[in-house]
Amino acid sequence: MLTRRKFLTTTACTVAAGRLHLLGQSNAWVALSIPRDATGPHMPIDFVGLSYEVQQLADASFFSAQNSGLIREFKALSTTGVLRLGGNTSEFAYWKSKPDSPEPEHPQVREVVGEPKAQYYAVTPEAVRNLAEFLHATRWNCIYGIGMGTNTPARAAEEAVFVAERLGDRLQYFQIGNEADLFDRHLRDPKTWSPKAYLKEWLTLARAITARVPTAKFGMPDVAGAVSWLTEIADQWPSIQAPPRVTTLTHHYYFGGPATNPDVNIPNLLKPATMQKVQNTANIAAAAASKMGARVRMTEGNTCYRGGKPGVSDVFAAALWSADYSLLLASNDYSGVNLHGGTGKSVANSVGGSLPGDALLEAKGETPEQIAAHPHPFYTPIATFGSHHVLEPVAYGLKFAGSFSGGILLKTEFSRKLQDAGVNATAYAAKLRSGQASVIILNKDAAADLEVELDFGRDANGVVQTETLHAPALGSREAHITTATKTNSLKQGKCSVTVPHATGLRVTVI
Ligand code: BDP
Repeated sequence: MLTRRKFLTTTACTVAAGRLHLLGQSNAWVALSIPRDATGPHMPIDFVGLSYEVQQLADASFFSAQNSGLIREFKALSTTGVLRLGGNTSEFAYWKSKPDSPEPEHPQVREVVGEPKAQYYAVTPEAVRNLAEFLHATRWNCIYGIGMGTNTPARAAEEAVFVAERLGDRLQYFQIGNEADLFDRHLRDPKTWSPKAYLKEWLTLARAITARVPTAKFGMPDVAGAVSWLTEIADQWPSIQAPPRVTTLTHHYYFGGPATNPDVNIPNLLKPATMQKVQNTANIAAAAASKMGARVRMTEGNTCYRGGKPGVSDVFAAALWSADYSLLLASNDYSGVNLHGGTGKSVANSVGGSLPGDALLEAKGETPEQIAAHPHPFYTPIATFGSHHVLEPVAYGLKFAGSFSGGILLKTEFSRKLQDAGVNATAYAAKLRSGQASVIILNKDAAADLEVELDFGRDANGVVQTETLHAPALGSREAHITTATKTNSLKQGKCSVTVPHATGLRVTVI
């Protein structure tokens, strides 16, 4: 029944969205005109990224030229990406320059739920040498994390010298410390810890590194959530004498967590309000970065902290989320996104030894075999099953968004138009490096299909190529990207496409 209230909403939407008609209960029709001028941000060619725990280096064969299965998946995800090493475990690593170097004395830390136990491990020259070969084989760059929580300036500098020399051009920059905004939990005195105290410590470490590696570049502060730290740092920056070279301001993002939190579910992950919050954070971060002449990178994030949630993090909904999240940040001039993952062991150690998602599955009565069939951690973009590595749904979304890498984002009101039409969908457009125009429409709606008329401009001609990001359902443990070339031609610069519910579609004029 069409109530008066519903009727008014519909009428208002029709006006707001221009040529919009509701086609029935679960369909909508929207017309989108692709702007001609490429005035938006440039999306770097290595926008796509992954984040791993530094502890992953404890197994020197993991990031190595020998790990061909992993190399294949990195390349399948992106021809040029950024591997970021960091995470909570980066505070418990120590640089062991020679096989007989003694383990240093470690400061006292507090053991708290969700943070690593004070178990230290060595990062060795062999691991860094292998990492360099891995980067060479994948053609990926690296953000290399050096510890802050329990490190010393001398050790940090010694490690940096070796890393800079071995990684060469593949080293994008150093990161010092992980989520320092949470150090008051276990690593620093909560009474005195602040952005100011952090900056002072950070400068000591960064200066020690710069003294030995004069070309060193840095990204910072890698906060967990307190983006206000970026603003404070940008405000204080002009008063710093001979500052180290900071190219990137960084923060992390997890939609929610831990796995036991009932609010971490598919509808909440995909609803427009989730991306509105992302937009609010991006506004703060981008303003701080532009003050410092830097760019922003989201260096570690995913759907659900403490290792992810089965049924949310490891299913197709996560693919639509990661595509939307990445493109929203790209439209806000972010230089990239690193989704966190790795092996179950390294991530479990990063959060205190076990994954809450496992306890959830046990409580549901899943057998050890059933539990082992899930990726560990649950949110990992590349899962490791024995010696086998596979791209998970969340990685497909990142890959789909990554197809705009190297292009210029076009400023549009597409997402607002689609949502005004009553569909939970977003859309982004880009002028690709090749000069072609491309549009990505993400229909995150669980029920409504979308008919879209795309207008590339009267004099645009060529054939239309489509790529579909799809799976049987939002909760499926799978994702696919299917390409159909030359499906139809533009007619007076226009073409119509259907984007079924829970599907992503990319349309490119070739
Ligand atoms: C972040 C940590 C990372 C963890 C992740 C998580 O930096 O080490 O693996 O959360 O909780 O806060 O899943």
